[in-house]
Amino acid sequence: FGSLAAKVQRNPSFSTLNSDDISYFKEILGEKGVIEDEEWLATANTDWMHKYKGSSKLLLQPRSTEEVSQILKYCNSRCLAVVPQGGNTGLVGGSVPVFDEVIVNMSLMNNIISFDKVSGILVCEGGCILENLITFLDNQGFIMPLDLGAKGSCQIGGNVSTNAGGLRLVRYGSLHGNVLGLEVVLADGNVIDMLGTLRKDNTGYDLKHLFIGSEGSLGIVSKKLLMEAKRKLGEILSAFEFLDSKSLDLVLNHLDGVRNPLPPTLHKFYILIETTGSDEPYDRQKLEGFLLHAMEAGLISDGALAQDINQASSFWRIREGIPEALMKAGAVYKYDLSLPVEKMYDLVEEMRTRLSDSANVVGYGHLGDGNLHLNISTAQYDDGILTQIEPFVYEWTSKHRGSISAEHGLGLMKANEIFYSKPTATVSLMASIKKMLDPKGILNPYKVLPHSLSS
Ligand code: FAD
Ligand code: 2HG
Ligand code: ZN
Repeated sequence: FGSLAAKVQRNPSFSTLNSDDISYFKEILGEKGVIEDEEWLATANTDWMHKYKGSSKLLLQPRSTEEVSQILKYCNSRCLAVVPQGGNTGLVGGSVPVFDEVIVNMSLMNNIISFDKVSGILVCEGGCILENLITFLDNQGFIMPLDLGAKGSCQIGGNVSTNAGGLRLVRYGSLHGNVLGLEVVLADGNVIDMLGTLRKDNTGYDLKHLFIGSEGSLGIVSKKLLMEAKRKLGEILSAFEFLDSKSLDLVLNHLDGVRNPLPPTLHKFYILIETTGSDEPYDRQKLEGFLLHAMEAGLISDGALAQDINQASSFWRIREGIPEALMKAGAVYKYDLSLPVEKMYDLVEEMRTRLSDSANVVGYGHLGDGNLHLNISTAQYDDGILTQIEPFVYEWTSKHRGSISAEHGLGLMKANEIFYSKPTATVSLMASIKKMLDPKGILNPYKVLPHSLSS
């Protein structure tokens, strides 16, 4: 064994295990979750290459986030060092103890919690074996955006903690892009819920990125994580935008030279789809096939296909011109929300009912991302109207586990509203990080973090 222990001194401030510790762990995990068996420990103390070897006397197997939290809370208070362990396939000696650290093994937390075929979002526990996730998704017609040679043993929590690259990165990008949310237990046992079934969420620091690739040094990836699976046939889709008829009217009425490419029948919604592939005739054929299929299935009632780049940009002008048309129409209250797609337009309609004739309420946005741009256009700004809109719009979003900022950020406008989308513990952590990096708070004060925490 090429143990590195010889080169490292054990930190004397760490405690050593005693019988009270073992009794406590048995109390919270039951006998089965507390492993002192020598053979088992020999395996868990040794890495995949048989290069690193520790001498831990205890392996714990939590079955829930709550148990992980209790373990860490206790270890933190007793100053007992811990090594989180997934499939133990890591190649840098990170997953085994160096000395007598307690091994927290995640194998029993291996449940797939949910999979949403519309959004492609998978929620699962940190101990799920990668290959099981790959097979599960394959059976549903989806692709896991991560694959690697160790798939039969490595766990998704380990993959996230190492920010594993693997074989599909060139096509699907890194886990920083594919992991939409995480639940993590911090060293002191606090559970940080950074979950949310949203593709877009710009409410402050994206703390999950701190944990992706943190190699178990900042927290244990626990109960769930969200992974964006890719549709097998979606490879050429590059934009999936929508606008309602009121958005189209605004553009046609306020912008010069914009023409409706469809006959002027009133449709409630319009979708703008763009594909970008590497094989023109194949891509066109695919899009035409899609259009035909969608019309036959009654999903759409009419459609137009841009014949050249000029036509394509005139279609885009309609969608991209909406904010400009709104500016020209008068005052505008803007809300940039991530919401479950099937609920998204209910908010627009409820808002119309609330405001009746006092405002023009329009809905448009990035449907493919679950991102609604709710814009409320009025003749001039009016506090009476604002109180009709807020906090209703934020409460509604929060109730549906949406984000109050999908892509525009919080700025000054929503700094105090962050709690509608982020739990208090997460916001406090953000404030601590801000304090650490900018102790005097001189950078862009009053923005992003709630005023109560940023002074
Ligand atoms: P472990 O080895 O158990 O742990 C790795 C690190 O993550 C440790 O620091 C550990 O403390 C921490 N950790 C584990 N689980 C958690 C958790 N739930 N919460 C917090 N921290 C945790 N890597 C690549 O990037 N690309 C490859 O293509 C690739 N191919 C491989 C092929 C083979 C045959 C092998 C053996 C390894 C390969 N690896 C590759 C390396 C390894 O498989 C990855 O790093 C993998 O992501 C580790 O997952 P694991 O569950 O085995 O984690
Ligand atoms: C867009 O998608 C922009 O057009 C602006 O994000 C949205 O103004 C808006 O609300
Ligand atoms: Zn937008």
